Amino acid sequence: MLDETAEILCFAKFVNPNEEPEPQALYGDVDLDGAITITDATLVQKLGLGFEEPESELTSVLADVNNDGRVSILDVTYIQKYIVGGYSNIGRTGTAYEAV
Ligand SMILES: [Ca+2]
Ligand SMILES: [Ca+2]
Repeated sequence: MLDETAEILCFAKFVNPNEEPEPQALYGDVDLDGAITITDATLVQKLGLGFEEPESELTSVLADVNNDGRVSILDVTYIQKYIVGGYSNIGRTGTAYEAV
């Protein structure tokens, strides 16, 4: 009887049509490849210096890892330190879809 209930609950979880797919955007992952790498640091640097325009509002949000409202060299530093392991997190963590 207990096993039967568990099976039904499990099944209900998998067929729930209202469940949204998990958002994949990470702060610092401005090229949206799912990982925070030197490519992201370089892109944030270009954005901060105005050499490149953000692809979307999401790009700007993801690039502002220290959450000060602008994309600058500070964000690049956060990303670089994250990559080399000097920081335990990227500044802001988690997904950014709620913010845009
Ligand atoms: Ca990336
Ligand atoms: Ca910033």
